[in-house]
Amino acid sequence: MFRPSRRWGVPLAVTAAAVLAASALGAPAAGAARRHATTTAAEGPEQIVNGTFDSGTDPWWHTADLTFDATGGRLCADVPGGTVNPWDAIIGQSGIALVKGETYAVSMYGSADPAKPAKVLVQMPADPYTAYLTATPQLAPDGGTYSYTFTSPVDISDAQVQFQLGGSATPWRFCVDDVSLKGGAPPDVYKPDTGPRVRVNQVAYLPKGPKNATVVTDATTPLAWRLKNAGGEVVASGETTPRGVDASSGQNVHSIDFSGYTKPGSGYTLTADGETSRPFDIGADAYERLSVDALKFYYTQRSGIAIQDSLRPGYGRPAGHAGVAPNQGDTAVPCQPGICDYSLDVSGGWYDAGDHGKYVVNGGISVAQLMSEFERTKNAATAHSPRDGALAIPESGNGVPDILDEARWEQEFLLKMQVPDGRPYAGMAHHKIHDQNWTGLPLLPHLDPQKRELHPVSTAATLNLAATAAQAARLFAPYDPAFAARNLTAARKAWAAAKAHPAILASPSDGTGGGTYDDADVSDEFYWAAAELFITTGEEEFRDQVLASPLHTADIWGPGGFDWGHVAQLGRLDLATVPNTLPDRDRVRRSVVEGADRYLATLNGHPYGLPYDPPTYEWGSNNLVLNNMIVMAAAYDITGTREYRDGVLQGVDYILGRNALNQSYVTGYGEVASHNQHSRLYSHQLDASLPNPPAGTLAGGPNSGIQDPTAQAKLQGCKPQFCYIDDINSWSTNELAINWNSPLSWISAFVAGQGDGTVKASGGCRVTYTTHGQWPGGFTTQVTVHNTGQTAIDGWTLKWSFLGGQKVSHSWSTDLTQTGATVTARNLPWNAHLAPGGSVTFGFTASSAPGPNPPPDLITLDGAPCAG
Ligand code: 9MR
Repeated sequence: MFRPSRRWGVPLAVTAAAVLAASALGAPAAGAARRHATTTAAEGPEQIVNGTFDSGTDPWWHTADLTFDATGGRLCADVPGGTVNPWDAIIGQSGIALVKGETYAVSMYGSADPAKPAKVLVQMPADPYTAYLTATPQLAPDGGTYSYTFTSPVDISDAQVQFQLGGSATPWRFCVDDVSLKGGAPPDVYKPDTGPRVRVNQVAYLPKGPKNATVVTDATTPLAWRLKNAGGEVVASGETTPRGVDASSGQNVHSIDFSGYTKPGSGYTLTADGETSRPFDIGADAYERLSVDALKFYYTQRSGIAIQDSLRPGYGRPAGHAGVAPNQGDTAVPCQPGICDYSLDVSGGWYDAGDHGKYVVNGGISVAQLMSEFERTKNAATAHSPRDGALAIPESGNGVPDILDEARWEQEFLLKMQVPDGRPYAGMAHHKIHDQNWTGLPLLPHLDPQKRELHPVSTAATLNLAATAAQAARLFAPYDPAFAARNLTAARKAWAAAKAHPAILASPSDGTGGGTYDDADVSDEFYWAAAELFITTGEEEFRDQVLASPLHTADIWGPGGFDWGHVAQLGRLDLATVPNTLPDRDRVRRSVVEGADRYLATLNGHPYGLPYDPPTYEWGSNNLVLNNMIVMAAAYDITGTREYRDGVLQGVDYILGRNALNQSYVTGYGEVASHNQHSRLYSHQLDASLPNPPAGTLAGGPNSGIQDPTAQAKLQGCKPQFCYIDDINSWSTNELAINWNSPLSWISAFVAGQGDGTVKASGGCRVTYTTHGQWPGGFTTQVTVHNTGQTAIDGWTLKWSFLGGQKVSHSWSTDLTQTGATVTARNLPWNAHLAPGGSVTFGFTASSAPGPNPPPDLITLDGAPCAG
């Protein structure tokens, strides 16, 4: 499968200028070029991958101005006319290793229709782009074979072969086949260092949580395992369970369950089949830290503001794209030519990923997941989010939870992307804003020389804005009513504009200088936006839109999980977990549990214990794994059933080291962890004066598509779990992104909320809620809490959520507080004791909004769900 080559990282003009400069300076002699030459070059090993085009076009890349295909068993390209320089249109292959002093034989078949000269180069991939071979065959329509030799003046591991095809006034067709570059040493076969064959969560297992590991072995019968503490003492032992050959890794594996051991400590190891795992902790502390770090990631991704070194030692930098030279962005950004005739101030927001682009669709899911992490603290029994101030951001201490401050940084940007009143498409959102051309690495944002452009509006972006602005409206209301109101207005406007323009789709070919984020189906964006608008406003129009969407009842829990392009799940999850009066809410809640059942079954069947098992892994697979974990976490919040919670914890094990590569995908977490993620900011691998990504940064993870040249050179034929390399150049397997850290943040907060892993017994209580009197605008209710468990309760906290905007005005026999929809009722000293079988009664009066006065939901006693 071909995907446009997006980021081979070198500005074209620079490449070409440097090549010319190198020749002018008498760069190392290019080999003699002759047609049908008989070569004396050593018959060495082949260095070109897929030179016969028998397996498609990978790993060949091309410049964005041409297209190529290999359908006829050759690689053919339509080369545009009207270009000036040879380097204006290029087809190439990267990652070629040359050995100093070795002579190489290059050969190829080539044709041009009509006849044209082409340039064949073997050269350095970056400045100064020295060419070791330069040849200019005169290609003809009937084709011919061309051979050259050259001697490499250097040792280099990442030379490129390029066919430079630009410079023709008129279009023409170029075909090439049987490309060969022979000589030198055999190409390195990349073998990742996967360390010991016993695979564990390298960070920590919760003391009272599940503890599982995987052993790679040839054995087919059970093996003995031993758990040792830091002192080397055996503290537990048992037998492995043979699991057969795992399709995602191609390995024969066994699994180990050592959940029975619960003593906290650090430096534990697990031994089986003569191999000892990397060390790990049993404890809960790491998750508190991770939940903070995963969120701190966003501050250093901020655009339009200087990053203070005092807040992030080692990561301080000037503001990027703040309306100053060299790019003058993003305070007055014009559209691409012909798209609009105005400029917008779209400064702020987060850089999407390793690039400097800002995309509304991806910003949408990211900010939504941060807001949902916060919203969960209102509704879930094991709610948790980093404490206020923990993120060390400029806004810390302003009285607003840090997580909302960080979310607002992006939400403000999304609002700026909305087309102002009086302009064509008013109310719609521009799909994205980014550089006119791809830039290379490293590149700090304030040094980006590229022009910035607004791209066309899209229905998907508009609905992302509607959904996030509706959610922001309800969450910011207690802190900043004006900002909340601004969001609600924007959300309504965006919704109306999307209804008026329901099918303006982002172009899949608008991928020069930034990602496309194209999406041919926006029915899920409509559903998500309607759901958020309904939860916030309770209005009939949005309720009807939710109920009418086929996605409301569709099975949306597919094996691939959900992401920026599949957002019905965001709507469904919020309808299930955030208080609302949807008539079929019980069914919605059950459907989330059904989805979780499916992911749990996948996980239980998987010897590496992850809730994701498609035959090939998608781009950013780690975010898909984490999003499937969110579905299980929501099911735990809904049911209080331990298995779902334990499923989430097992998924975390995969992300943090229990995987085929035996590494953690989170920087700074685990003995061996990703730290060279593709990023223009944190390019330590390329420039030692720059930092690695900050602790808590998730790598995209294994991607069977291996679309970048580095992955293609090293990972051809990889089994899914092996389609990953911690190299900064591997943008298709090892990027960082705002929508990948958002589920990491959500899940790490969930895990931090589990404390030491003890599950509060559910079913130990029952609540009767009896409304004795009701009058216009108010009612009075008595609540009785029954202890149906076997043990006495001394001191109790009952929580519930109102569904209809009710507000308690007065209470008795309890210490009662209300925040938003959430009510917390605590015992008084005299009614703290609840004997088994006993009960306690308290009461309150409350005001009710117009409309129904539904009974409360999400009732918990001391953090455990309680039957109503
Ligand atoms: O996350 C995106 C993934 O789902 C797509 O398959 C891929 C190719 O279109 O693009 C990914 O998003 C990238 C975006 O286009 C540009 N910024 C970096 C993003 C992460 O790689």
